[in-house]
Amino acid sequence: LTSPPMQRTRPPLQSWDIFCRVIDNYGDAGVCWRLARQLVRVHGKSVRLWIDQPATLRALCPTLVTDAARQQQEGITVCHWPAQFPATTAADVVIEAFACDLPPPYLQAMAARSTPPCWLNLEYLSAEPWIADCHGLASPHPSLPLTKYFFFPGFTASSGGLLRENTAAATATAANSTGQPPSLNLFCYANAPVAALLNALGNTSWRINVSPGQPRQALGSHFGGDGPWQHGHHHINALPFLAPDAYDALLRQGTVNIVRGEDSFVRAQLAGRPFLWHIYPQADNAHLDKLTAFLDLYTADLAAELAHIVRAIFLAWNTPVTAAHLAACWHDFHAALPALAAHARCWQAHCQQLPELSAALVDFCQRLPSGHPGLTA
Ligand code: TRH
Repeated sequence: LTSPPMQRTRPPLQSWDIFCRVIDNYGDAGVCWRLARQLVRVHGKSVRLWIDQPATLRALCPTLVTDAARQQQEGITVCHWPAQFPATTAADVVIEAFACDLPPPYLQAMAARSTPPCWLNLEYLSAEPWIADCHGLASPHPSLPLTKYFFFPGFTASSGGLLRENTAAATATAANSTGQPPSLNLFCYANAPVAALLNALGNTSWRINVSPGQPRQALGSHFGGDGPWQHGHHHINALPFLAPDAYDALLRQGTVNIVRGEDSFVRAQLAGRPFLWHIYPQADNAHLDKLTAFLDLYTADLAAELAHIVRAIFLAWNTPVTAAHLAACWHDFHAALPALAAHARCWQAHCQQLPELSAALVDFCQRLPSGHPGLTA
């Protein structure tokens, strides 16, 4: 792996192909869909989004037809990525999302171009320090005249930054909810200690909004039925799956947002509200290193006592602990909410200063030399 020589040599790279393989849930589709929208809306690019499971994307784009080979949605050409990949020409820029392995016929189409495409592997978001050394590195293909670059989203200026939509809605200040009960938006995996959290909420009346799928099932297995439920003072409402902009708006209104995975985790930070992250569990607890790396950054500017409170509740939410321990962590977190709401706004401002991922991708590609860098470097 090498760092590429960077120069501004290319004419604008207009056509983009994004490849998305749905591993599970919504994160893969969510990231690719938002990136595609941003490339079209903000950068005026011509984008094809190749996705192997259009049904998953339909949750994010309700007008999508799931059995169409190709269709237009919000200015994006959404293409089904079938097992037998069709003959096509390769785009100027190829985004391989999360190392999803491009189809061999498409690799051949890339190699057949007179100028090889900019080929980027869009990596998973991580706050771990090592990504700074790997962001932008080149990896020549073993047999074809193609070079792939690794592109890491992240929380520092030396990373690829975060996907930030700059629409009026995304930057609007949330309406004042004074007089309303505090709201808790719940989007988590099935193994979250939901029952323990509900019992920890105490005497404050919370309005709890539960997303469908695993969060709703966690509630259903506790209370039975599909909701709504009443638990002590708390009203628990079962939400439908919201379109992305509506979900972002919900997060901006939340007193506390519980989010998961990768993309809702980013949306919660951009919403500028206190949040808890249910991280995607990995083998050998590798996710706990990612969680700790994020907490190191997120709490760096907090007073020691507040930093301790945040670490304690994030860890309690993500590791097997007793209900009593979770309740104690929640109690401290709840008491610190005014200070943590101010911190969430500071962190939101930090996120707004980071590179915007789609702009960083466009810039990176434009600055690559136009030949095959493995040969010209
Ligand atoms: O759904 P997730 O768990 O997705 C992913 C995948 O599991 C992936 O394989 C894994 O690698 C990754 O997590 C870490 O969580 P995530 O990333 O938060 O994606 C959810 C998407 O769905 C996000 O774009 C927000 C969106 N969303 C809505 O648009 N409306 C909704 O109502 C909800 C609840 C979510």
